[in-house]
Amino acid sequence: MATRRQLLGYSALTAAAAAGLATVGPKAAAANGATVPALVIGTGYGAAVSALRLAEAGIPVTMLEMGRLWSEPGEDGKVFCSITAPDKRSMWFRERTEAPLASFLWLDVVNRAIEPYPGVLDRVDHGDMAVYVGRGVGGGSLVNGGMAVVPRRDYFAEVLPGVDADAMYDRYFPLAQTELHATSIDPAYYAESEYYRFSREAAAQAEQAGFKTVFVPGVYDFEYMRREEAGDEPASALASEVIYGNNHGKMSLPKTYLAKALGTGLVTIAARHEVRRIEQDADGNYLVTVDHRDDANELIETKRITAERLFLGAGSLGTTELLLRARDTGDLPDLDDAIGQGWGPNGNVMTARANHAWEPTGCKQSTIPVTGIDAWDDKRVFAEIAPMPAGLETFVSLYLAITDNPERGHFTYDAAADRALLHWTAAQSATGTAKAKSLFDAINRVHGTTYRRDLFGGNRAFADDFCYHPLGGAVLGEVTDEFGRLNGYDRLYVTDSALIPGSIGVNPLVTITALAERNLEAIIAADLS
Ligand code: FAE
Repeated sequence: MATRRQLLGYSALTAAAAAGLATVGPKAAAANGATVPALVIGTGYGAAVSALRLAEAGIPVTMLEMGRLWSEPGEDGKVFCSITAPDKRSMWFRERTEAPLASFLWLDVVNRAIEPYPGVLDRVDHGDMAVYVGRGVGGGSLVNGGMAVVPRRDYFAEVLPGVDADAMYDRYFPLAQTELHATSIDPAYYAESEYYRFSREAAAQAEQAGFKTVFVPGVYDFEYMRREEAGDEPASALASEVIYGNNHGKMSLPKTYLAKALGTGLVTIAARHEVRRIEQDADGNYLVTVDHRDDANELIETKRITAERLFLGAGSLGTTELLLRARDTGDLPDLDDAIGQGWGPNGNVMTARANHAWEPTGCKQSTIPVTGIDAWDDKRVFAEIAPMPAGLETFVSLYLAITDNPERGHFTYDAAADRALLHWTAAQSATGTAKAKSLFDAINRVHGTTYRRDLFGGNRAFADDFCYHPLGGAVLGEVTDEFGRLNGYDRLYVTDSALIPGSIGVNPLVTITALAERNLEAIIAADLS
């Protein structure tokens, strides 16, 4: 149930976007030369939790986001475009879309020429690994599948041994799921909907091969989805919308945490504001240099904003880059030597199987995954059963496997390019791919099926050169204390996926949110009361 404050906040956001504004909330808090009590970089999960909890504690917050404020409809009346008809809104300053599934029947029919624009999905290329990230107010919540999965407790305790697991499982995971509006699909609807045939088929085949399948909660409003299917509401998940944004049904951050945060009246969000540099002044405050650009990427103004407390929530890549740059250019020289270490793609490997002609997966497919194959005990793989909403029968079963890949990459700062470079090799991906292969070979053996090699380019059965789940770079308890306070500096915090060392065994959004809830509670109690 949305609260009054949440409704107020969401209407402030949509009204600002409709008026073509880049800033929502008190404008002075994002003005050049402003001094603010708390500055949050980014508007994804970690950032949104930070803003809400700080504002609830009475602390005014300024949020800076490099992407757009997405609620102003385009010429077609829609805010976002679909996967099947991408336009300039799809990707971040590209001349052509770069969808994860690059081809079909080896044909280059998926990607389209587009006009460069601050579109909602970015692909950041680093040699053997490309990382997809959301850009815009709401970060990854705008483009993701919304699978809201709590990790296995034993694996969570192994990955983050310094975090009290009892507190996480008793309090912060349930809190995160409530605030994110995570719910489960009604099994009766799932069992009968034409749009989940792909999922039922893949789950049945996994079970016939002896593997366990599970329903996973999601942040899509499944009651809305039912009404979409009945034709009573505009279609979104059922109209091929997801990685380039959902126009309806998804409870993304602008409808949850960010709406609530804005509803306090203490939060300002400035979109198209990219933080470039972080320094410290003589009083120990943080001086942040920010480029405000328009949608043609022309610089409107370079601002300097001083923050008494600075929270980094720019995502694993963004936060790590800002910290590395600050350390290696000498702006914040006392940051920990281990900044940039402990990065991983959450073992992501995408693969697809070719079903027999008598096992169709359906022309109609919901874009929201709701099931997974839980083969963690024997294969160290949790595989999301993913849709392939192509609008025609493909006989494809598609999976995003999350594997237990212990390999870790690291970032270095490239001064000439002024960017962080990821060091990750194809051989490091291969460790996770072997685990995914072991699971899907077993399923193929039982069914006499094979892999699809026409989808990922280069005749490959496994796409392990991109990820959706970047994790690490500023690892909790290594470059920060156990709550995200950075070593070497006071009043400087990391709040996002950079804290998690490379792997969490399931889709990570709930863990990022719950960890931020835990950390902010401790920080507000100890540092701000
Ligand atoms: P994130 O959400 O990435 O937000 C960071 C924000 O900071 C972005 O809006 C950036 O534009 C902004 N930013 C970066 N640098 C700067 C700067 N210098 N100045 C100003 N702003 C900046 O961070 N996870 C799940 O659990 N379930 C799923 O079903 C799922 N599906 C996914 C599907 C896709 C296609 C993708 C790309 C991701 C998916 N994920 C999923 C991953 C999930 O969205 C991701 O882990 C979180 O969004 C990361 O949250 P953070 O708070 O770390």
